Amino acid sequence: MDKKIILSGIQPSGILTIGNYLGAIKNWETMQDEYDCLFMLADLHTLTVKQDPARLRANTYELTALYLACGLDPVKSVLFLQSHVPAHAELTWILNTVSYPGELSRMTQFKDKSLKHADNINMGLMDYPVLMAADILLYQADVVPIGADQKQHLELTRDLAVRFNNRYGETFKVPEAYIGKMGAKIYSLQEPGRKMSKSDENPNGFVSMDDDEATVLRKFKRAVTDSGSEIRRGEDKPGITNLINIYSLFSGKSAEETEREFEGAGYADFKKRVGEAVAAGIEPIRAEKNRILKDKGYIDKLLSEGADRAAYLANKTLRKVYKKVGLVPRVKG
Ligand code: ATP
Ligand code: LTN
Repeated sequence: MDKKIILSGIQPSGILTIGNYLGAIKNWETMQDEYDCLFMLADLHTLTVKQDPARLRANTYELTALYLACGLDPVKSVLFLQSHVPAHAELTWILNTVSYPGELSRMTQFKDKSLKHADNINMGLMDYPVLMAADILLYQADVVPIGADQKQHLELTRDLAVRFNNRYGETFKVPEAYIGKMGAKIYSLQEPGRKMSKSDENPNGFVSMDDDEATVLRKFKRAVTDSGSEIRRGEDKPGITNLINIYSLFSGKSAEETEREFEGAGYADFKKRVGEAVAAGIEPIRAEKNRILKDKGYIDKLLSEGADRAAYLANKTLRKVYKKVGLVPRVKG
């Protein structure tokens, strides 16, 4: 039997946090043997908020190198830039004709980002989930690993697939979301009620994959904890729960094992140990990423090969879509 198809992506909009790593890339790495995987850099999506062009270019190389350093294998999986495969923009146009402004303006991310970027509420920001639907549907993906924050976009993708299939006949596979349990939401170290986010104004709230050991240790030392002194998970202990999750994911232990390990320990000691585990976990990744980054030619070549493999698959679906809606295929000669 053929393997199931997985597609996921991250926007190259800045240096990733350990939240992005634990919530996304770390899970992807382990999926590569079991599934046929496509890992995309959603560079077109980044343009929905203002980007500095030189920065965007640099971030794109950074994120590609990070994908590789985290163990995404360009032979086993297809690694590519969204903008290198024109079918993404082309299918977005077709899907726009079955999307309603009402449903798009109701998306939580659109509302949040409209508040945050009130000076730049553009059509792309509203159309963001339609482009994401195109990313997924083009590859007939079975499973889409995402963080909890992207669940609504996946539901819209499913709605659009079903709507299109109903109107034009069976064309798209209707994908399932895969939301990892513990890594699904890593919270801010300063405000454990909010998700850890790379665009947080307070850099102490997040740990970036580029932070050195001293910075990581300092950030965990300052992490907000809860009242009481026990190291256990609980709704009354959002700060400690978050730290337990982070420690467990980096050390490969279960949350129960972590609680047992730190029974009787103080908060300060625990935070130090979490910091050490995180620093030790990200250090080799950062070193490998920086090594890969030195050879842009290698990255360019790899992305070009990835784009060829992705385009081959995407164009098969796009041709089918064009035919279903009644566009006349070009006859050469
Ligand atoms: P921004 O802060 O710029 O809005 P972000 O940090 O939320 O961005 P995205 O590029 O939107 O990151 O997301 C990339 C991937 O990382 C997605 O799969 C997303 O669900 C996941 N992710 C983001 N933040 C977290 C988090 N705090 N915990 C777990 N997963 C996360
Ligand atoms: N919106 C996603 C990034 C993204 C994506 C995708 C994820 C763009 N296209 C397709 C999965 C599948 C985010 O994580 N912010």
